[in-house]
Amino acid sequence: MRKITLFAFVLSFLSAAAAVTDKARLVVLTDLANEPDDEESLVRLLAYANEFDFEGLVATTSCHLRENPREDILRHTIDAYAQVWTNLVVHAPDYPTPAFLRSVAASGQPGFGTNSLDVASAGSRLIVAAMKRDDPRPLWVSVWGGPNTLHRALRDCRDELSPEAFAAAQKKLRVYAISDQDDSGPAIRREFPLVTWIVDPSYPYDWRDYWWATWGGISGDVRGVDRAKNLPFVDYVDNAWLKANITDVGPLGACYPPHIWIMEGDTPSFLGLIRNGLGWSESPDYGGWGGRYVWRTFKDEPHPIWTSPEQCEEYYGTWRNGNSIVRWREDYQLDFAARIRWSVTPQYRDANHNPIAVVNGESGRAVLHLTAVPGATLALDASGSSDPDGDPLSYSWQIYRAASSLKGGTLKADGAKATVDLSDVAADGRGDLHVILRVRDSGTPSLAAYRRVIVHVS
Ligand SMILES: [Ca+2]
Ligand SMILES: [Ca+2]
Repeated sequence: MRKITLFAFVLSFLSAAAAVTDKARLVVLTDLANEPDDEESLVRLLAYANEFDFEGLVATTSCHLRENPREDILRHTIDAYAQVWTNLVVHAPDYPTPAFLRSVAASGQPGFGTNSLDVASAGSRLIVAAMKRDDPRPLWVSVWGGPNTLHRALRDCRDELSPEAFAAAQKKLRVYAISDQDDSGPAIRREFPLVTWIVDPSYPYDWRDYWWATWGGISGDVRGVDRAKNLPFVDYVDNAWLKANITDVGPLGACYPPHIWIMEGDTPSFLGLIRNGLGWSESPDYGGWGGRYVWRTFKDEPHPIWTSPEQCEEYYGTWRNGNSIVRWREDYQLDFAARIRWSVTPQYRDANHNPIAVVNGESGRAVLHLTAVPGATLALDASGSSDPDGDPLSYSWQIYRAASSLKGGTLKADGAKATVDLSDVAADGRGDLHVILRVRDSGTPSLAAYRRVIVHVS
């Protein structure tokens, strides 16, 4: 009964009519120019623009930029995207046109937090329009600064919609905030409890709460005490690697400045929505490039939210919430490097493209849900995987224990094939086992694709 309840909740998180393989509808709220890292995140976002249906790209304020949102930087970066768009569409045909991106670029509330809710802004009107749109998919709001523009939009929707329509519109919202960077996030969670949040709450005026937040895993170990531990691939988030692989590669890359603090602290708020086969958007407790979160009531929050688990994840002898992102770093950085190369490569054959992971004949990027009983053995076969460039492929399989609720279960892998053995699961054992296939090509840079298989044991 418990499993059925959880499974039903997963479906309702995604919304019944949406699939993990759909593009995400996305609003981005960015306090560009408070420090260079939002500009970095914006370059990555546009390099993946074909992954999203943008409903708004909105320059905002935050506790780090209390007034004057920098829409000019947003537009400058879209201009650079316009210079490379004809190359990008060679590699993936559905990159949105520069004209479309300009049509959804705007400024949000002009001042700080809840002090700046008096007048609607161009940004808040974009969010209102998106909330009113007849679209069954969730509406993701990726918050890189303060969310007061969303706060204003929610108040306008409350005034303009029937109570039933407003409730439905709130339930479609998925807000992923990079901590609380003004006072409006905590205020929205109290005023509009139907909105779903992914956030590690913080005192909204103090960056010292940031250290434990999951988003820090994007690159936080490049600094401080963790630097000495030399986690794998830490060099991939250093300015030297980023200059060679991103900044020096064409007009869009040139918009990517060196960081002062860490690389792209805000990027986890959209990174999990890239359709790489990990299926993160199906439920944040699966873990993936966006990090792993659990549904719980945190401290004095008024209701449950998706937030970091009480138990950190282990990675190479370190225990931090951010490890649920660090573990994917080699792949998300090489993937970004490949995307930036697309932007300067007019011929398809001259760039690398991701392999296609196929498990048991099931292609596509959806999560594979299997059911089994204790004692069973399941055969998994990825030999149908392929690569659009004809690259030879290598395979690795792992059980993602931190995301799994099942006690027991072992995995034996042999190249493209693997066997899940449930003989060590107790006869009354119940739960889910997350098995991750990673297919990697031999192109330059080497690119990965995943499939997640969830074995539901009952
Ligand atoms: Ca920011
Ligand atoms: Ca390839």
